[in-house]
Amino acid sequence: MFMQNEISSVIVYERHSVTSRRPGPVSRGRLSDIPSPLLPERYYWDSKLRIPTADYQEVLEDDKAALAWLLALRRVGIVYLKGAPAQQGQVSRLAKRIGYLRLTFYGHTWQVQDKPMANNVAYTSGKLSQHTDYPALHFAPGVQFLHCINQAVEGGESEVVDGFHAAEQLQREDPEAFSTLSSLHVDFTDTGTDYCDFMLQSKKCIIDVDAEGRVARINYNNATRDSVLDLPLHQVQPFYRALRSYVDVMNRPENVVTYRMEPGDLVTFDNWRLLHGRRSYVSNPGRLRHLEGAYLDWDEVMSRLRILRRKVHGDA
Ligand SMILES: O=C(O)CCC(=O)C(=O)O
Ligand SMILES: [Fe+2]
Repeated sequence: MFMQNEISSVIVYERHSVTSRRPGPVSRGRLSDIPSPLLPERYYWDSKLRIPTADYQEVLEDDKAALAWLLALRRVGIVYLKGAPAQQGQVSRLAKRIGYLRLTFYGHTWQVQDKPMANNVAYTSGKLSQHTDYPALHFAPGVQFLHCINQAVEGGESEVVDGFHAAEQLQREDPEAFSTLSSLHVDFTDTGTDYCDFMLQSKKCIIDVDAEGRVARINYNNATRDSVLDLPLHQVQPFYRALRSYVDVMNRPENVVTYRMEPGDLVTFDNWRLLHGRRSYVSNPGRLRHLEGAYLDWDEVMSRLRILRRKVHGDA
């Protein structure tokens, strides 16, 4: 079928542009070859990635298509869906295909538009530098959906980076910076009113590593990094130096994938792994750029992935 083939062919034929953490039979196989109950291996990628793409309607209607989507989301960290109606409500429909979405202070879903008295930089026409969403929450949303309802006439392109790949590069090239960013806790803050009023504070490492020392989550949004840096004096300069070093790696042109969303396109990505940004755009009040967004968590996504795998392949 068009969609699965397209997803699996990206994964099979794009091996030259992605680097698997543990190359082996799984990384060379088709999606259907992934041994159960192992999690799909993660592929690290760079600017040469061709983003796996699927058909929105097929993902809603066909279990094999939905399974291929979620496997690629887990493995590559980003999947593009095409052919959604260019009207609000599609991110909620897609979230129901999995289970339910994650409510935050920005609402069940949120409208990314150039708004008067914006309570978030995303709600302006300005550039958004590479970030993960919501590090001001100690448990940041795992998955993000963005659906394009209207695109700007000029500007507004999207940019994504594999934050795990960039962190691995940092660890290799500047181990001191990696160790600083994975051990020092910095403050994030977000205050305002949207779904209701909020005043969030969190302390996070920019790079979270798991018990084995592997990169597990990126927490970085300079727009919500607190102006108070609650660190002992001797750690202030090492922290800024380390952050500069990671930001320089993530912004290397060879790490950045750029794409332009058109009405009806919907991008789904791993918000614990990818950094994303937006180029500034020319705001046209008569035809506002408009994206609708929603969050989910990985537990719900992986739950649906397991159920679909059992349905499609008859195993757990
Ligand atoms: O406007 C965009 O393309 C992205 C918006 C964004 O990153 C956000 O709302 O967090
Ligand atoms: Fe964002």
